[in-house]
Amino acid sequence: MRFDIVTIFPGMVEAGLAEGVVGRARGRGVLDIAVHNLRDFTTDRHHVVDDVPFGGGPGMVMKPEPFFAAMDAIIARRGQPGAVVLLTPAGRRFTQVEARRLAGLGHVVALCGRYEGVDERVRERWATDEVSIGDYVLSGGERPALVLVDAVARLVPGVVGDDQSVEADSFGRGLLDYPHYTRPAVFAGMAVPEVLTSGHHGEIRRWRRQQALRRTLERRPELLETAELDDEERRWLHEWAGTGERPE
Ligand code: 9WO
Repeated sequence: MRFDIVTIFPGMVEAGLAEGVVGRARGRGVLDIAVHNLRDFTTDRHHVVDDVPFGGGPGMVMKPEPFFAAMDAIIARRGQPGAVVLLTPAGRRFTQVEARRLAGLGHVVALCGRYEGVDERVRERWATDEVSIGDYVLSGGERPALVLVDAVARLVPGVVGDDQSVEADSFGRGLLDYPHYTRPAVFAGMAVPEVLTSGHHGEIRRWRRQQALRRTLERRPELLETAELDDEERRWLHEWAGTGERPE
């Protein structure tokens, strides 16, 4: 999987890619991620990337020319990308479904804005997708781009060591995760649920599926509308609704 990230803060982005699952996959060559300094695509002595807004108003706007030059260079050196994503609060919300779609494209370019915004012609010419990671305003698109790369990269075969853990992930089937425990079996007066230490693997699987389902029902009931449930799970939901039992 190939990513290109265009930013005026390449150090911030490189730092966010250096460690963990993504950093290791990059080291092994499973991920080919290039971080491009937007200032390298300026032609003036001072490497200026911003200018005053037409029409007036506060702050500065990112000039179009460096983004256009960066895109031309990326396409020349690394080929036509499957998507060019602009990270903006005005975009469509980024979800696991969107992550899967982008992972299937093989090559994604992320454009990171700063200041008050990016000249609209960058969006018009280059953006195939505008993506928001949530309803808040940040100082730039770099952190959202790192979020996108992390979520997409995890879906690429070989990035996460154990693909069973990708399968089992929260959102693998559109449900929240079950609770996790490790040793010691009693800590701070709190015991690990007995079923987990029982050695009954069938019961453990069943308990975890129930817990995932209960948590989803309690915390994010809207996810149940699109979750992939089997017949037994649908039956549990009906039972819990019928008895008025509250998931804890
Ligand atoms: C900011 C903005 C606010 C309201 C409606 C549309 C908007 N677009 C932008 C924008 O492109 N901002 C640039 C990147 C420049 C200013 C800082 N930027 C930014 C991106 N702040 N917050 C984000 C962001 C991106 C993705 N998901 C959440 C927030």
